[in-house]
Amino acid sequence: MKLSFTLISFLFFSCTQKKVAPPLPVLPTPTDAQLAWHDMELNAFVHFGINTFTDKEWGYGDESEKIFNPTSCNPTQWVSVLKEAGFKGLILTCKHHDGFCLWPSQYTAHSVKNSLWKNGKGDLVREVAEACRQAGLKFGIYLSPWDRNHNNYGSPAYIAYYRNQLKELFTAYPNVFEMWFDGANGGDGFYGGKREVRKIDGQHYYDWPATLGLVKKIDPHVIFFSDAGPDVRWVGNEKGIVGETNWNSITPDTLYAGKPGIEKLLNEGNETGTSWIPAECDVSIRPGWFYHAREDSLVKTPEQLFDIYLKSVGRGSVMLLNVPPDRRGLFHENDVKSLLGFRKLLNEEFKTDLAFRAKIKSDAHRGNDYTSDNLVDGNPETYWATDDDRTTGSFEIDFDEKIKMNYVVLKEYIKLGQRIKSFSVEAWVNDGWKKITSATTMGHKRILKTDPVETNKIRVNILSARTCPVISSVEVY
Ligand code: FUL
Repeated sequence: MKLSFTLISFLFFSCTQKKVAPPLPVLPTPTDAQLAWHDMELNAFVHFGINTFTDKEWGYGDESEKIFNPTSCNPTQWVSVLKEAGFKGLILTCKHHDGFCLWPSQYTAHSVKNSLWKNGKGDLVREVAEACRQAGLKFGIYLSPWDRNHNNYGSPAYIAYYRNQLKELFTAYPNVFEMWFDGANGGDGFYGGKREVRKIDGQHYYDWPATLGLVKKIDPHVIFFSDAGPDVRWVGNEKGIVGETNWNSITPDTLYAGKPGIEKLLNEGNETGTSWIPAECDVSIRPGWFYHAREDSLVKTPEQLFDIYLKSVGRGSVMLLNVPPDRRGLFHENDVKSLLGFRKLLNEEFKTDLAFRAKIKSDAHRGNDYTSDNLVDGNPETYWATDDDRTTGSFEIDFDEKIKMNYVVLKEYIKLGQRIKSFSVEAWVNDGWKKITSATTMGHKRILKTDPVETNKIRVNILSARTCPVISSVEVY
């Protein structure tokens, strides 16, 4: 008797629940490689080379290879500190503007093979790639397009040289996750002894589509960073700060690396942009990109790094933090201390998600597969969505008892495109709703720091969106 009643209720329930199709993607959408890149959130940049030994930021290109001689170089130390601090990838300056190569390139004498380090037998790119592999960090390559050492810089022969080096690197050190193309081009340099100013046409000289095509043939998954993408864009400053409004899309048609006046566009993106090219926030832990002993006391504090984290990762971007090894070839003690302090702060501030599996309801949802329960289930693949004709909606979390909170963290389900244009968060205080924070875009992750609030419920209001909102999680700390 009991069994048939259960069966009848099941049949009744099944018939009354309509299966609703998921929302259609809104274009542009990220590729799988870009999605994996977004999830990395924290990556390290490592500037190391000739400049470390000349105390300069930009070498002229006439430096003797001999001076590259770290006394106790140990990439395993870099990688283990980075891992402990929660970094997921490392991008190494295999060649900076001075042209000195950290691997024994067969195309130039200006490399580690003519240095005193390991009697010219060392290969730092290999050592770093290997240390990353062993620790489970992804490895990335920076190869400066501008080369102040090379004789042929400015002519087509240099492009052949540059492409040969890319082929050499991508073949010898596989599984590169990101390739970093620097837009900087200062003009003057050694250039094989000519010591002159060479200007190039930034838009056409490197013929990027052909250069990138060649690399993609060797490694189809690599993410290309440059001012204008095509996979990841520069954020428009070197402070590690992306716009409060941060669209992952821009229209790259007329953009190229080094084009003047595009900083604001790169910083905020464009709601109607045609391509998914998210911003990456590069910043150094010290004032300079390379190590200078005089900056040992100027290492950013854990609090400063945390603030940058909120303004980069917390606005849907990736933080690329440069940590330059010193002349020993080690991360300096002050940098290590700061990195580990930064991790401690992150762990403390985001310790317990008070919204996890909390009571939640929404004013609207799209069929029963897309209810607000999906926002607090800890599963990044489930999401709350509304019907297609709605571009607003709200959901409310009831904590049962009073909680103290400082942050709300929201994640849009960006696989289906970026949609949210503005939203606000309210808390129930003194028997009424009080707005505690608001923002424009949401994207991969939006962290909103609030003044400390004591409340037993909060409400998130999606105020405008390009099309129906699709959100995968809400967290409260
Ligand atoms: C700039 C370069 O000129 C700096 O030296 C540094 O490499 C930074 C990340 O990019 O454009």
